[in-house]
Amino acid sequence: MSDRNDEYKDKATGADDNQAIENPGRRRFLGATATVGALGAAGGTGTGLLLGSGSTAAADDAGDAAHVPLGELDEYYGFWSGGHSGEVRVFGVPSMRELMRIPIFNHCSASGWGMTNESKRIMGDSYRFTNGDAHHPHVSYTDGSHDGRYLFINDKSNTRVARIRLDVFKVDKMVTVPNAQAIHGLRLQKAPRTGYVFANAEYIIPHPNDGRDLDDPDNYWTLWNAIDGDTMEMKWQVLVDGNLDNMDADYTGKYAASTCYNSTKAVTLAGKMEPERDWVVIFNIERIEKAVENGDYTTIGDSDVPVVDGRKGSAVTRYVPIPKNPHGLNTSTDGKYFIAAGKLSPTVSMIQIDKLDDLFDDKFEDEREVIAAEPELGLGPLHTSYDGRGNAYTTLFLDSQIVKWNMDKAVRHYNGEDVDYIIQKLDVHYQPGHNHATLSESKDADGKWLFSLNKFSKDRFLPVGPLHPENDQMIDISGDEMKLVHDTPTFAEPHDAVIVRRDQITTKQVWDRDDPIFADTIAMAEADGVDVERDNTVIRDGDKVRVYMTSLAPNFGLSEFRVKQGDEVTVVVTNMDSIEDLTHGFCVIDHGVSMEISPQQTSSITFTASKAGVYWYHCNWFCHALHMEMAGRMLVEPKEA
Ligand code: K7E
Ligand code: CUA
Repeated sequence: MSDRNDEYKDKATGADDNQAIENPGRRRFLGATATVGALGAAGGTGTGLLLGSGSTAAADDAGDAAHVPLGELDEYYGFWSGGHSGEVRVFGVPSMRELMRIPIFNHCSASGWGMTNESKRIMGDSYRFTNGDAHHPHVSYTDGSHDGRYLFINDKSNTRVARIRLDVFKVDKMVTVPNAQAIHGLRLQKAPRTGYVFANAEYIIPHPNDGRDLDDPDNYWTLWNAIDGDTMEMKWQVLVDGNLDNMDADYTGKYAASTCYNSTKAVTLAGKMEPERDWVVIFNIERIEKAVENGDYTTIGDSDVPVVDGRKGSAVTRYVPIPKNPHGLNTSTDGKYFIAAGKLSPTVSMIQIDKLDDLFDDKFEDEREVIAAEPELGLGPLHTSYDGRGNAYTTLFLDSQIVKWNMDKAVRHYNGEDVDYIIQKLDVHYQPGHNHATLSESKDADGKWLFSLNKFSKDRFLPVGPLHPENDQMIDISGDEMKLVHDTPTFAEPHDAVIVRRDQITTKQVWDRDDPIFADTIAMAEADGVDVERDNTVIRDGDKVRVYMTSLAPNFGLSEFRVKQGDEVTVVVTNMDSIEDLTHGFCVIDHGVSMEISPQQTSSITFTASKAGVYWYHCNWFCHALHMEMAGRMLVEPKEA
């Protein structure tokens, strides 16, 4: 394609041999299959290997830096999305110790998420779904820095957005986005604060989607959505052309941008790959707010959320053509650029944010005048991260590499200067999607550690059958050269991560008794005349029975309770232990009932006592030397004949 890539090929003499030793056939195999369709666009660009390629041997001293001695704490919290496992995992960085799993869109056998009444209230109707697909976790901001209040995340599979409270590491709100299908890209307003949670709906559908226009894709559209991060209520939606993929917001609060593929609204794979250019859609947030304020919107079906028309030609959006089926979009941490990865083009497109005022004022002949540079990086660029020192790191899915490049030099090269913007290419194992550096979604990017979230691990770990773990590789980026230091196998399927300093998060070690997550349960008890901190009692209300008990290691407040066959039983347990780490559980044998009750927490769960007999309940979080003995009997009287 270009001289540049021929140059790489020359420098990479012998690279194929190296790969063959380390990775017999794998790169070639994936290259051959995954490039179907892409090679046409890439025009046979070389793999572009440079110095440092596959430099695992140089990793030793960096490996020491990653070692966190026993009993010492990590410097960062890393929040890893769990993909179609539906959860979030919390890692200590750099040790990569897994600290916690937060169930979100999935159900959790250990904590009772999806089974307890508290979690069902938060999930709403959607608790019936036991699956989710969590891609993009993001920590709330004040003035472009993470403020540690919340983590927000999308659910692609059931069109939801959830909020996790970072004082307790539990979900406290969830919203299903109306008129939309598949929330994919999700980012937050960075300034002045979060503020808006922006969420891309990916798939185009008829509006309303009630059976009309089934065979008329010309009438399918998708929506860009804004949710109020404080209340988690829908604020407004913007109708757009094409499929929205990934997005990001700027550091001023004025603009957001989304990659948009399928600009021809095709419904087949071949059709979606046809256009040589798709778009980055730029959203003018002020103008959208104005339109809503002025009543310049419609609503769809029985939803009352304002829908502003942002299709091509509207005042609230601009469509900047870029090559080709673009995917990731990441704002550079200096606030200068939206950088969109070409996926089927070997380029990334740098959109200069300080030109967007002029773009919206129609000062340019051609929307592409906002492109500051379009550096060619290698095959299959997907996502970009930053070190805060002017360098960007882009994953190359097809090349199985991370490319480190300099943004300023890329711009100078685009403007005709003879300067090399590529700094290093590093082999990763294998096929990276997102990458993510410490603090790299905030203006505080510190350029210490970079993670490459690789979709394939192939031969890096003990074999565990046909389903392989993914491989999240840690790279030291503190020096001039990237050094691979650690492999972390992960289960399905971290797409993205966000890494913040530990001092940016403050947690509670014991619940506050007046926590809103269980306030409705306390209100129910009060209506029953029950003080959950003191009373151990059974309230009958027709064929509904409410059982209130305390727990104090190693005792439940009730060692038995009596119900009738067929009763709907609600058990409310309040953990009166107030010592850190003294969690109890409540599990009824053979009833599918299990939940966590952490110190000073109230939890409740509802089930049907469908069979007569004796059923033991017990504590299933290890709490005491007499934990095994912490049990009681549910006595179910047979139905009268
Ligand atoms: Cu690239 Cu859903 Cu962020 Cu996956 S998306 S990789
Ligand atoms: Cu209480 Cu185990």
